[in-house]
Amino acid sequence: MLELDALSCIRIEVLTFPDLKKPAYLKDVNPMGTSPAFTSGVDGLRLFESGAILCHLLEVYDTKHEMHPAVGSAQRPVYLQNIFYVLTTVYPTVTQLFLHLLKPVDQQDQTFLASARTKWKDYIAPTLVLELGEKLFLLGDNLSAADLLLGKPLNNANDLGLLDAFPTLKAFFDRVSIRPSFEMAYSADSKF
Ligand SMILES: N[C@@H](CCC(=O)N[C@@H](CS)C(=O)NCC(=O)O)C(=O)O
Repeated sequence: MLELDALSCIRIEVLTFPDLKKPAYLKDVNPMGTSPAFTSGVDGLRLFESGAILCHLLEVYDTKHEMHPAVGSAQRPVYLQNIFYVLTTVYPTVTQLFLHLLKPVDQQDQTFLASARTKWKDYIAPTLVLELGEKLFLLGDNLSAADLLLGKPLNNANDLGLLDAFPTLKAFFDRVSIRPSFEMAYSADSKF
């Protein structure tokens, strides 16, 4: 929303993990007890999947298609692949690895760790490198919502040193992570 200069159209609430399990949140906002969640004060719409929230906000606020290609445009199919790939493959793999490594060493499952690392190193990272090619961003020289979406798992990957062997991804991550919107969403001292 910051990238679209439409931040004033929404209200962002920061919740703690315990907040996500409170009965009122489960009942009125998100029965899954997770974040993010979206509610509309206008028509009562509620959404609890991040991908659906992202697509909905883009459809409503990115009417000039600055951050997502229009239906029927040549870039649209690849854009769709990018956002589904990040949400269903890149993000789960990297985040599960990241969270697993937060456990004490004696509780870590080495088989799981080896498998997740192999999936990253042999498949996910090379695929992302291929997708990026010589481009600055996934769709070309202009930032899209897919890049910001990919920035989240790459942030975890970067913390784990998983970008070191992939300079293309590191350079891409550096381009995305200096955006004020990324800072706002993920920096440690961000109020969001
Ligand atoms: N598929 C959901 C996953 C949401 C999710 O698991 N969010 C995490 C934070 S990134 C969460 O709320 N974890 C707390 C919990 O599961 O208790 C989405 O993409 O929105």
